[in-house]
Amino acid sequence: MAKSIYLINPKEDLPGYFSLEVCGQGGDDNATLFADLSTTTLAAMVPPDWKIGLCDERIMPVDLECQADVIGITGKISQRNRMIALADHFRGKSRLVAIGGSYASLNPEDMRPHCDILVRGEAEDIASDLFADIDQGRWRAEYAGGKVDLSRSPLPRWDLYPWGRVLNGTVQTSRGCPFECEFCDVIQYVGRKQRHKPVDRVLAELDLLYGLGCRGVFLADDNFTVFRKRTKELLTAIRDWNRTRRKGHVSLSTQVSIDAARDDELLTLCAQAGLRQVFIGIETPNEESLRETKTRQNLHMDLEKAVGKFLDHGIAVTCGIVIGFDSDGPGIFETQRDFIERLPIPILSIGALVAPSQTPLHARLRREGRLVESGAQERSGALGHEHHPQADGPERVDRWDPPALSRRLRARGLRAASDEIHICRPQSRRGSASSGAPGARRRRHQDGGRQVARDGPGRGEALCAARPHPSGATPRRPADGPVRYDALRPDPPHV
Ligand code: B12
Ligand code: SF4
Repeated sequence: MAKSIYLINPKEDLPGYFSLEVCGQGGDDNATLFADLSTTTLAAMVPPDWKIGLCDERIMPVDLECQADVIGITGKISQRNRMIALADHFRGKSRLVAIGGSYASLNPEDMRPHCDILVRGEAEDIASDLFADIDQGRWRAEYAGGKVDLSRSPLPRWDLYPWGRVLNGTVQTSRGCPFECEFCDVIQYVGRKQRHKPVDRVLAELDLLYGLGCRGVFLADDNFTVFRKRTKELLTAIRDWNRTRRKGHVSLSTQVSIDAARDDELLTLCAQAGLRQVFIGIETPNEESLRETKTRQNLHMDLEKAVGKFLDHGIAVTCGIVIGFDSDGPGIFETQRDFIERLPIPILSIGALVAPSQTPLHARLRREGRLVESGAQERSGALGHEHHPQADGPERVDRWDPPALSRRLRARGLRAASDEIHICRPQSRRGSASSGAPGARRRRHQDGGRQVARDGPGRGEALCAARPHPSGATPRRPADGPVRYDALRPDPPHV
């Protein structure tokens, strides 16, 4: 008999900005900023005769009674505890549990006790063996994937995705990044040699999402602009594709490095293609810290002017700021505050430096005997910290202790929103990110008497969540109760 699999993207361990659980706190249902690409991509590798159920727990409850033959769990570091809880639950019910994704790949020893099958790395080249082995009841405890040719990555099964409360569809055009920031594990996960999906494949994925009603798409790349020649070629194709859409244009967002600001042609093409928002790891204005951590691409640049260049092209910027490098002295809070005040953007996320286990930073701190086994790594991106800052002492440690750091940031006018901290101010001195973005819209809502600004995906019409599913199916919402595995539609043919 054909097998069945239930693929789960667990919710984050802490209420997250990305999963918009902050909305839930105001009484709304949770929503997610970006549709999950991991479960939908894996679903496309499942043999055609298998039954597939798919759950994005950020927007719908997991069916804890699911009777599928295999439970597949994915997740990032921020979902670690929930991955384990779900895996243990389903193993307790004698389900075969497979775990994969970035956290399991980078921390296999942590996940191994919780699953029957551990899948490390990219699945495209090993999926057929994995599923054939399960079919025949002779699966191995571990499978390891290599760095795949992205032309072989299948079109994601967006037809299975619960589109109810999602702001943006997701397309990955490349994997890998040539830079070597010391605190980052992208290289260990997907490599330093960036691999690219063929242009026509990217357009096919955009077509698919467009057909499902998406008018906002997140390009899930590590560094979208770093190979400028290739990016320009892709942007030209996306621009031409976008211009010919008859039912509204698509707004794009992605992650880039600040060096893109050096290339006006690149930024012009970004804007023409529909790129409305980018996330940039600015990290710190402290050049010593940038050098120390090998974030060389941020050096020798006027960071404020560089950010301004994106805005000049109508591209909103969200920045990541990090505090806690060895070269950061006690004055870093004031330095960062002054820098942030000068930046012409309304939203930043601020985090304490953490050292996930596979990063060069982790290796260095271990060598130096400075790791604190506090478990804070599990909260990467939250205000976790897991090492003793240099020139340590009790007082100094207290300054960097997560609650203490949070208090200090708050005291300086920075406000915590869920597990990250977002700067909320109505208008920057040099104009807001959205003011330069044609059609860009900033939604505001009152939160405890303070005004909170959030960048929208670009245009009002870009909300997938607001649209009925083109198939006429009712979006599955948490309010509908758990989606039962056996209630899922039979699989349509692979798209
Ligand atoms: C896009 C992205 C995001 C998007 C997510 C959009 C979304 N749809 O959810 C955003 C910007 C929101 C984001 C946020 C965060 N991210 Co992020 N993100 C990425 C990025 C660039 C691509 C992820 C992706 O969509 N890949 C496409 C899918 C198809 O690939 P995949 O998940 O790698 O899965 C493959 C295999 O692992 C396997 N597989 C996956 N799951 C399973 C399960 C089973 C059972 C099997 C068999 C196989 C399998 O099959 C897939 C195909 O090969 C990666 C870097 C990268 N290149 O992978 C970082 C990355 C995953 N993110 C990371 C981090 C740290 C975060 C944050 C915690 C950052 C923060 N400080 O807040 C948050 C967490 C948010 C959350 N909800 O959990 C880290 C994770 C490191 C770790 N140890 O887990 C990565 C690796 C980058 C990095 N080093 O910083 N991220
Ligand atoms: S630029 Fe971004 S993806 Fe590349 S190494 Fe640095 S932090 Fe990682």
